[in-house]
Formats: sequence, structure tokens, C-alpha cells
Amino acid sequence: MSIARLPRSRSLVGVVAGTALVLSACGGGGTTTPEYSVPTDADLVVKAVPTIRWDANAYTAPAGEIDVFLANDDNVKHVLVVRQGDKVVGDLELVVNKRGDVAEGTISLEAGEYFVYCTIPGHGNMNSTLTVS
Ligand SMILES: [Cu+2]
Repeated sequence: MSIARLPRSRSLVGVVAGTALVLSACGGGGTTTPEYSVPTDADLVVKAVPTIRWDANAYTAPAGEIDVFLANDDNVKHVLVVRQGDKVVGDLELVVNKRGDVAEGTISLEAGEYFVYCTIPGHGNMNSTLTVS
């Protein structure tokens, strides 16, 4: 299986840098990555990125108790849930209201194919696959 596509190189940098230190938001001009650290023990890291997208079209996670970390690199509110087909599974609901917000939670999933979905109206394209194995 190929590596999940990362539309922005910044996303990869964020994941790597976040393992060791808090990201600095004081880079050069343009859009900078918000300041937060990604927990090293997260099983699934999802970022909302401009404009109204997740940072990957496909995610993977290990079956069982999955520690999910959500960060908002976008400028609007997002609400992450996990769905199977079009039905929400588990009671995980991660809310990030604004840019720089983060949220963490846990969901127990058996191996299978799921979707990382955003429940905000108009965000239906935030529907990436999640392969749990
Ligand atoms: Cu959204």
C-alpha cells in the first residue's frame, strides 16, 4: 500500500517536527502552521487544512483502542467523527472551533474500512478513508 498522499509538504513537516518540539508559528510570511504539538503516542493524527479538507485522503490505524489527535490548520470549525458507510460508529466526536485548536479522544475499532468524516454542513468532502488493521 502506498503512503497516504499529503497534499501539503507542511503537513509532513508538522508530523515529524511535532514529535520532538512545539511548532513555531513565527516563520516567514504566508500561511504558517499553527502552534501546537502532536502527541507522539497518537495512533491517528488528522489535520483539517484549508480549505475544508483533511490533510490526507486515506488514513490508517491499528485495531483496538485508537488514540485520535485532531488539529485545525484551517480557519473554520470542524467536527470529526468516524463512520462506517454513512453511519457514525463509536461515540468519538472531536471539535476544533478555530485555527490552532486541537482535540484528542479515543475510539475502539475492529479491523475494517471506515471514514474520517466532518459533520459540519457543507463539509461533506471531508470524508477520507480510514483503514483499521
Ligand atoms: Cu469540517
